Amino acid sequence: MSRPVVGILMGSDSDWQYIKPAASALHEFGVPFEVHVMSAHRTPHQVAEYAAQAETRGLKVILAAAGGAAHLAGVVAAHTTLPVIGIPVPTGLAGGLDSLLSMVQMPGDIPVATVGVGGGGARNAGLLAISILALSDETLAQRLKTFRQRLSEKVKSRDSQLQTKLAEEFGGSGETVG
Ligand code: RP5
Repeated sequence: MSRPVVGILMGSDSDWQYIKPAASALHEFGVPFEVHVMSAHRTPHQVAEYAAQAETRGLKVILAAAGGAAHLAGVVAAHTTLPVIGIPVPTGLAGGLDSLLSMVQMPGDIPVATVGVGGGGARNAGLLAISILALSDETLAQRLKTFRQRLSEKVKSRDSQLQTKLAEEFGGSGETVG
């Protein structure tokens, strides 16, 4: 595998189940990445060192996932000027509202681009990293365009399947009551 350009950090290995879609998106687009467990409160020095050296090591974007008092992404962003994308991890508190607010409510000056909790959030983090990389990578930009085109085609084909089903079930014209 070539040198990673995206770094994925997780506060705990227990986060991986929610974060894997980010790695899968990068893999789908052929973007080299690395994944590490690092915690803003359990290994604070390691996080600071990783973020400070990220640019020199050739990373272009960092994804940081954490749950609860999810300060990992903010701490990473404090130590680098690379774009940092935060992935809030679901928790027992309102599905991860604590993680989301901890991450998204960064005070001014140190931005963290935060995606949604769970579901498509992690996948979107991967895709957002790809969009950032695509600004200076024509091949990647083209892959993104093809991806979006295929998405549109998929939705159109689902709609046409739905129309067929509706026609079978309800016939050509609607009936009104009364
Ligand atoms: C955070 O605390 C991690 O990101 C994880 O979401 C949460 C719980 O971690 P564990 O206690 O499962 O290691 O730092």
